[in-house]
Order: sequence, then C-alpha cells, then structure tokens
Amino acid sequence: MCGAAREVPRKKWREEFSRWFDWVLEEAEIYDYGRYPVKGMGIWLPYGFQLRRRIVELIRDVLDSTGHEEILMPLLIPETLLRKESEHIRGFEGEVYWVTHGGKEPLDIKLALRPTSETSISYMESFWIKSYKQLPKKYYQIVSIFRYETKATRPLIRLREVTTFKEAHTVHDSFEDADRQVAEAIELYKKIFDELGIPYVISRRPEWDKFAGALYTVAFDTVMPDGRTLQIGTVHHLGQNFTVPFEIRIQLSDESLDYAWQTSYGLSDRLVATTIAMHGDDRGAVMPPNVAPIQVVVVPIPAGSEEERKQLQEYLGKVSEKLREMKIRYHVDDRDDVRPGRKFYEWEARGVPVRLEVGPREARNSTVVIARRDTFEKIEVKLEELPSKLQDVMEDIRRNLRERAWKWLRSMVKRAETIEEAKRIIEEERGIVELPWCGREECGLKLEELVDAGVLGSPLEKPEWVNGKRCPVCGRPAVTSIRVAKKY
Ligand code: P5A
Ligand code: ZN
Repeated sequence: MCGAAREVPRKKWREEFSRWFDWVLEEAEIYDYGRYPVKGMGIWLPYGFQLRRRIVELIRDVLDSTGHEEILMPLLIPETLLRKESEHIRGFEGEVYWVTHGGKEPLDIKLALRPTSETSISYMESFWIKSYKQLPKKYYQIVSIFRYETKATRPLIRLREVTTFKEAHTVHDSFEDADRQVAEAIELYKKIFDELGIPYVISRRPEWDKFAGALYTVAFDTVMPDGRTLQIGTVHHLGQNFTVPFEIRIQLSDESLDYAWQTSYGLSDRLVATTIAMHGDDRGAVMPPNVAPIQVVVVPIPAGSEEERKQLQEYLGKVSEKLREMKIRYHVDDRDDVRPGRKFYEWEARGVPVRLEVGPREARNSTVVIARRDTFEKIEVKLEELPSKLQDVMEDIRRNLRERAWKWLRSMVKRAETIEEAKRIIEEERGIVELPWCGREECGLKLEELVDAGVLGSPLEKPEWVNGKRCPVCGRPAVTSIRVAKKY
C-alpha cells in the first residue's frame, strides 16, 4: 500500500454514511477527492481504477452483446448545435462549461464541454442515417462529461466532471420501436444492477422532472445506507424532439419520408459509488467478487522457528499456484514489517471479499483458512479442496450481498394514505413513501412541499393497492401512486 496521505477517522456506515463514504474512498485508495483544485473533480487511484475498469467491462459486455456499437464523439460541442433543441438547452443552460478562447483569440462560436451528447450525435446522424433499413441503430460511448452542478457536489455521486458517463443513443423508424427500445434498455440496466447486487426501484419521472428534451423519462433509484435515494440510471424516449431540428429524415418502408425517433439512456460514476456504498459495513467496503480488483488476499501468519519459516514460504508458493491456476485475482501480502492484524484491517477496508490465512499449522496440515469479508465466517479447508470451496464461497458472497441489499431496499419502501403519515415516515425513517395520487402536477408539487421531500415518480404500471383510494392532496380518485423521498 502506498500509504494514505491524510488521516480520516473511520466512520459508521449507516449512522454517518456521508462521512463513511469519504473515509472509505480515502482509506481504500479508491478516489482522491477534495484536494484537486477544481471543485467536483477527483482522481481515480490505482485500486479504484481497477474497480471502475471491471464495472466498465461489465457495461460493455451487456451492451456489445445486444447490438450496441461503441463510438467516440468529440468533447466540444459548438453553441449553435447545443441550442438547436429549445427544451434541451433550457434544461442545461445553467450547467454548461464554455470554451471561449483558442489561445488568445476569442472564438467566433463558443464551444461547450459536452454535458451530454444528444445534440452532437443527432447532428452526425443526419448524415449517417437515411433509411429504415439501417434501423434500429444503437450507439454508445463511455466518456467524461461536464456539468456545472449547483447542488452540493459529492465524490462520485455529484461530480462536475463525470468521468464514467455511459451514454447510449438509439434511432428508430417509429414511436413504437423507440418505446420497445426503452423497455429493452430497462432490462439491460436491471441486468447490470443485478450483477453488482444493487437493488432499485423503477419509476416514470413526472412531467416536471423529465430529462430536458425527452417525451418521458424512466429512472432507476436506489436507497443509500442513510435512507436517502440516489438516481442511478435513466432511460429517455426522445420522440422526434431532436430529429426534427437536426433533420434526421429517413425513408420508411412505404417509401414516404419522415423524421426518425430516438431514445437515450445513461449511467455514471454513481454505479461505482453505489457498488461501494451498498455493500459496506463499519469496517469499510465489501466488493462483489465479480468486480473486485483483488478477489483473494493471502495473509501469512508469521512462523516461529527458522525451519517453520522455510516450510511456510514453500507452502505459500503452493497456495499461490492453486490461485493462479484458478485465474483468481489474488495478492499475497508478505510485508514483514506489518503485523497480520494491521493487514486484516487494511484489506477489510478495501473490501477484498476473501482472505486466506496461512500459518505454520496450515502448512503442516496442508490446509488454509478461508475468511469471508461479508459474514466474517471462517472455514478451514484442505489445499486440494481450495478451488471448489473458493468458487462456492465467492458465489455465496455475491448472493448474500445481493439479497442483503434487496432486503434493505424492500424494508425502505413504505405506503401512506395521508400527508401526515408520509411526512412522519420521511422524517423519522427516510426511505421511499408511496401515496395514492390523482396524477395531476399541481398535487405532485404540493405534496413535495407538504411532505418536505422530492418526487421520484410513479410505477410503470398502476398498482392494485390504489384502487378505491384518493389523492391525499385534492381528494380526487387515485389513478396511480406517487413516490416521494429525500433525494441525493
Ligand atoms: C442519457 C444518456 C442523460 O444525460 N443523455 C445521455 C441522457 N441523462 S441524465 O439523467 O441526465 O444522466 C444520466 C445519469 O447520469 C448520472 N448523473 C451523474 N452522476 C454523477 N454526477 C453528476 N453530476 C451526474 N449527473 C447525472 C445519473 O445517474 C443519471 O441518471
Ligand atoms: Zn390530487
């Protein structure tokens, strides 16, 4: 370990989540935040970078295997393009970083650091796409975007440079096909979140909170350990809102010409943040084995005599060979100036899912002790059983992390029929509260004010339980439910 330069005292995971998160990013050497002299921008450190890389690989696997094609667009967008769709620029106006000079020369046309790429890709699609025969077309890129966020910035959660922005942009020959794409994107995101054991609630965002330029927005939210919700992904039906101003006109199967239809969907560094946050505990992170930078750490327990020392060295070689054969990402912590207890502490903070303890006793008996990071259980196994036992343990850790997280999320979604009850739950317990709703914007906005929380939206299908119930704001019959929460 290269040694943390700052001492941030350990914090409790749930009770002091926000400070715990800062602590774990620091202690585990994931992301250096708060020191770089531009607000909202941090540095991926080697260990964090490996985690990020594995999560990016997971995203690529899921998208590549479903007909998405990776591309790379320029970072700079001319002001003229960014202004072409009026709702879009209205939504982003206050968040754009502008490049105004080239050297000492003021630029004729200002250039935006992309806050997202709908406008630049739509401009290019007007050259690329001419016929329904090319459709559906699914592009994506994984890049940095820049947003001059005015809400409090937080490492990986609300950045001004989002360094892991996965944006997918698709083109279709009908409204319905774009609708179908939204459904596909939702399934793909479920798969990605499931792989990371991240639980979620899917909502259709209300009209007043949809993506700037979308017909409608579907969002994934999770509940962080402190009970606040975090939006971890969004899927937008863009209709023809961009294809009309950018003139993406295509020939349809009946030979007529019409504007194409689009969707876009995005994920960010929040995916990495949530992987760390969701599975932690008071000792630090717990990495899901499938994306853990180090899956197994071997900690030798010092031997007494010279003879024992030699035997242990030899035996450690055998253990390493087994791990190598299994293609496990492992590390042998053979620092001899650091005591085992201190090593345990450090690797626990970093969230290595499995620790193997190997001492003179294990060397004599040809065994190893497997210690789980999630449950702290220990089992002793024969060396020749190690491959199968380790597979089982890692699979079980993944399952356990996922189940634990889902159990938490379910326990944090509650129903209320009155404003007072909703307000009480939000105040005392946080989490998500569902209320019957008449569907009118007026009541949604009123509710935010009365409950003192933000609206997440409504379930994609009308839930049964609201039948016969009334909107607690206006008393009209409920047509669906509305979810409110304290949001990040
Ligand atoms: C979809 C991809 C878009 O930008 N354009 C291309 C669409 N949608 S979005 O909802 O605005 O952003 C997608 C997801 O990115 C995360 N996100 C952020 N993460 C960290 N820091 C930020 N400042 C930030 N802003 C947005 C959210 O998870 C969002 O759902
Ligand atoms: Zn109402």
